[in-house]
Amino acid sequence: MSDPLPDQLLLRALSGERTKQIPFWLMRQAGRYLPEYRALREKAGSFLNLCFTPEWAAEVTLQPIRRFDMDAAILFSDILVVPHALGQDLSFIEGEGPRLAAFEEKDIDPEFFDATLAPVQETVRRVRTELSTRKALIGFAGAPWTVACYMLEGRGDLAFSAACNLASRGDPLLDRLIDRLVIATSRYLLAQIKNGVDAVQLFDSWAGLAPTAHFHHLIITPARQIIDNIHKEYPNFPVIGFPREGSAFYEEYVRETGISCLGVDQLSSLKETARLCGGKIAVQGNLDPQILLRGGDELLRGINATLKAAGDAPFVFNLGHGVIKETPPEHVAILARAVKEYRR
Ligand code: 1CP
Repeated sequence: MSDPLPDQLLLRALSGERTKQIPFWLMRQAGRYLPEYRALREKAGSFLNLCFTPEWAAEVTLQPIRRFDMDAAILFSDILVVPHALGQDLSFIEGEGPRLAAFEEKDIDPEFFDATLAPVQETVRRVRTELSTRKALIGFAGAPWTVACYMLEGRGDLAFSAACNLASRGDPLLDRLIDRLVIATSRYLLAQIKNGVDAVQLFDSWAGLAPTAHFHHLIITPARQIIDNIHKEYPNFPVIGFPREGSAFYEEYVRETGISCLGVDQLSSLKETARLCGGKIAVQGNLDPQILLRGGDELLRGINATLKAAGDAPFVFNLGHGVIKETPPEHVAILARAVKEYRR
C-alpha cells in the first residue's frame, strides 16, 4: 500500500472532512463514450484482453483523468473477472454483453485465482506510478450478491430470477456461494490494496433485487465481512459501499458494514441520506446519468442541485450510476468545470 497521502482531496472527504472544494469522479468514467477508449478497445480485440493487458488497462484508466482531471481514477477492469478467476469462463459478446459458462459449485483454487488476476494487480502498480500523488486510485470489486446474480444467470438480465429464486427460498447453495465470494473478494481487494490503491468501492449494483426478508444476510453481512477482513490488515482503510436501489436499508447498511462512504443512487434523496449518515461517514452521488447524457441547462441545474443537497456533509460528487455510453464527452467536461469551481 502506498503511504498515506493526506493531500488527496478524495481521501480527505472519505476520512470525514467537510472539504470546501468537492472531490469528484464518475462511475464508468472510462469506457465507450470516449473515442480514445474505443480506439484501444478495437486494438485489443476483446474486452477481456483489454482488462488483462496491464499496459492498455492502465492507459484506459488514465484517459478520463487526462481529459477531465477528476480527483480519482478508478481501476479499469470488471466485476466479472472474479467469477472468471473462480473457474467460470467469461466472454463478452459484441453488442450483447457478458456471458459466463454454466454455473458449477467449485472450491476456490487460490493459485489459479491469484494467477488469473495478476495482470489486474500489475495494472494497479502501473497506474499508481503514473498517476499524480494528489489523485486517488480507487480499486473495486462487485459485492457477493451482485456477482452471484451474474454467476447464476450466466449473463446480464433485468430480473436475475435464478439468484432471486434461490434467495427467496433460502437455498443453502446461494449461502455457500456468497460465503465463497466473501473470501474471494476479500483476497482480491486486499491484493489491490497491497499493490497501491488508495480506496476501494464495493459495487452492489443489484442490491435492489434482493428479497426484502433476505437483504440483511445477502447484502449487509457479506459487506461487513469483507470490510472486517480488509480492516484486520489495513485498519480504517476507506471503503465506499454502493448498495444500489437499497435505500430502504441504508441506515442498517451504514450502521453495520463499517464503510467510510455511502454511494447513493439517483432514486434516493442525497439530502436525506446525508442526514441519515449524520456527518460520521461521507456520502457520494448522485446526479442522474440521464441528465448528464442530455446536457444543456438541465445539466447545470442538476449539478447545482446535487452540490446543494449535500449541504455540509463530507461529500464526493458522482453520478447515481455509470456514465451512459452515448454521453457526449463535452457534457462531462462541463460537469468537471462546474464541480471544480464550486466552493462551499
Ligand atoms: O465492450 C466494452 O467495451 C465493454 C463495456 C464494459 C466496460 C467499459 C464492461 C462490460 N465493463 C466495463 C468497465 C467497468 N465495469 C468498470 C471500469 C471502471 C470505470 O468505472 O470506469 C467498472 C467499475 C465496471 C463494473 C461493473 N461491471 C458493474 C458494476 C457497476 C455498474 O455499472 O452497475 C457491473 C454490473 C458490470 C457488469 C458488466 N460488464 C460489462 C457490461 C456491459 C456489464 C453489464 C452487463 C449487464 O448487466 O447487462
